[in-house]
Amino acid sequence: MKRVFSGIKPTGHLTLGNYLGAMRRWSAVDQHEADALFCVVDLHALTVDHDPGRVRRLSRQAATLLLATGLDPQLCTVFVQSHVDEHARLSYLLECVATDGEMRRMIQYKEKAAAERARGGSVRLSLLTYPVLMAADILAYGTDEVPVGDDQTQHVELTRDVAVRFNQRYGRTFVVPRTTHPEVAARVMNLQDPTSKMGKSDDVGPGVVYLLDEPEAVRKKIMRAVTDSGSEVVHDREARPGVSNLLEILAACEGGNPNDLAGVYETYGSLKKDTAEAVVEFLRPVQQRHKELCADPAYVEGVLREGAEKAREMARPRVDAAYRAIGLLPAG
Ligand code: AQP
Repeated sequence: MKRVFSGIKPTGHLTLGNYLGAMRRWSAVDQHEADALFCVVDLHALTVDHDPGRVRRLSRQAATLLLATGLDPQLCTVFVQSHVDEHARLSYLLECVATDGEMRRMIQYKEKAAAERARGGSVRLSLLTYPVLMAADILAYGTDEVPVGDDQTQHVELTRDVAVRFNQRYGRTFVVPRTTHPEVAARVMNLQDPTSKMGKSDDVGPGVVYLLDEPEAVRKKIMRAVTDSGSEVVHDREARPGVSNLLEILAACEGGNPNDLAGVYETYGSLKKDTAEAVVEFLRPVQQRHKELCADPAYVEGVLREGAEKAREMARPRVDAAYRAIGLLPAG
């Protein structure tokens, strides 16, 4: 059975982009078809200015939402990255295989470092090196497939390069993973700036739909979405990014194809109205389940504890093998 691994960063409240681009497939497909692990990658949240209490709260919330979207601990492994030491253990080894040039070419590093500098802050070294930690997250489990949104493609490519290089230098140790993306909504765009990704740490709050937004807030954000000049409803990401984003969100929530849906609408207003209702209905069961799970924190803690135990057992042999292969003396 193939092995699948993916994760979510507790840097903000989870968004519709996270759900449509990644999490949805984890519960609908991956947990049924693969030996799958899903992780709250909390160490990644420490790469930018952070508040410790907020990271803890968001980690708990992210784990609860993963379960609320339908991840079933009987079918897959759900855990928190920092509970499994193997990730950090392997990361250092991979830092000895990846290069400084590779790290500096990462688009997310360039963008986030530039934003940090513009704010007058200093850039944490971990912002530069975290793609290697992500490679360790993936490679520790012998992962075949990494289901992610479009923005993570470059990081998975780096993971492949590092795995191939390690295997060539030190002997075959790692599986070389491949990326999978959803057919629609692999990159959900910000409703107020449809040329930028809808991100959970965006400053432009009205352009971001959060999974726990009240229905009225969802409606308001979608009805106020920036659309394009012109009035014809067409799916063309380059020329009509705003309308195309709405068509993709609608298609992802209701099923169907954005090109076909474009033919159904004559006005932006009617498209927005239907998209808003589709998103509200799409989020309703997740919000309901989240509420139930919040009332039972011991259950969520138990899932994470057992998940970490299982993950540790799965990761340790391969990480130990990597330590031996690279030339480190076994502890005995
Ligand atoms: N807008 C999006 N559309 C489609 N997929 C998306 N993903 C994120 N945003 C979108 C996918 O969700 C998974 C988890 O993402 P993450 O937690 O690693 O990163 P993030 O949500 O992009 O959060 P950041 O980096 O902390 O903040 P922002 O977004 O503000 O830069 C991934 O599979 C990702 O592709």
